[in-house]
Amino acid sequence: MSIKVLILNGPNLNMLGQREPEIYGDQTLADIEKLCRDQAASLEMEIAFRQSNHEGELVTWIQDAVDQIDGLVINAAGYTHTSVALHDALKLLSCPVIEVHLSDPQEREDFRHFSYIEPIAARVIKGQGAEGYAQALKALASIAS
Ligand code: CA2
Repeated sequence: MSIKVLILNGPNLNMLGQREPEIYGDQTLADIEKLCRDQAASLEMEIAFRQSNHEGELVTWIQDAVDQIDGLVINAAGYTHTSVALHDALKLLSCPVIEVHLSDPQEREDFRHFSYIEPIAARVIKGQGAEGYAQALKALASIAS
């Protein structure tokens, strides 16, 4: 049976490739989705890949995933540093959660140093660019199987 993984992307990540390539790289979110689909195929994983600019929509998707998935990958973007609501929603899941960031928030402004996701995460992958998403899927394959 294949592992089911939900990949969630937070606000502004739909703008990737259009601004700040020196920080986030030049790949678009569609490129990252393709990279994830290729990696998932080689790991025999079933993935859903979503992005929202709305905190409540992300919360609802996490709630809907309870008991439906084997792993979650989340780049909560700006909500990483602000969202108690996402922290609370992620606590509903019994499957492993991997936190991903394209850049390394620890090496940037002070307000990016705290993460509400990290206490829930089995692993945090940061500063690896788009490749971090593929690493997250590989990590889930070894944890969740
Ligand atoms: O490095 C990451 O992946 C971040 O999660 C990206 C977030 C940032 O708030 C986090 O601290 C670290 C920002 C995503 C914004 O993406 C943009 C893409 C293109 C143009 C402008 C913003």
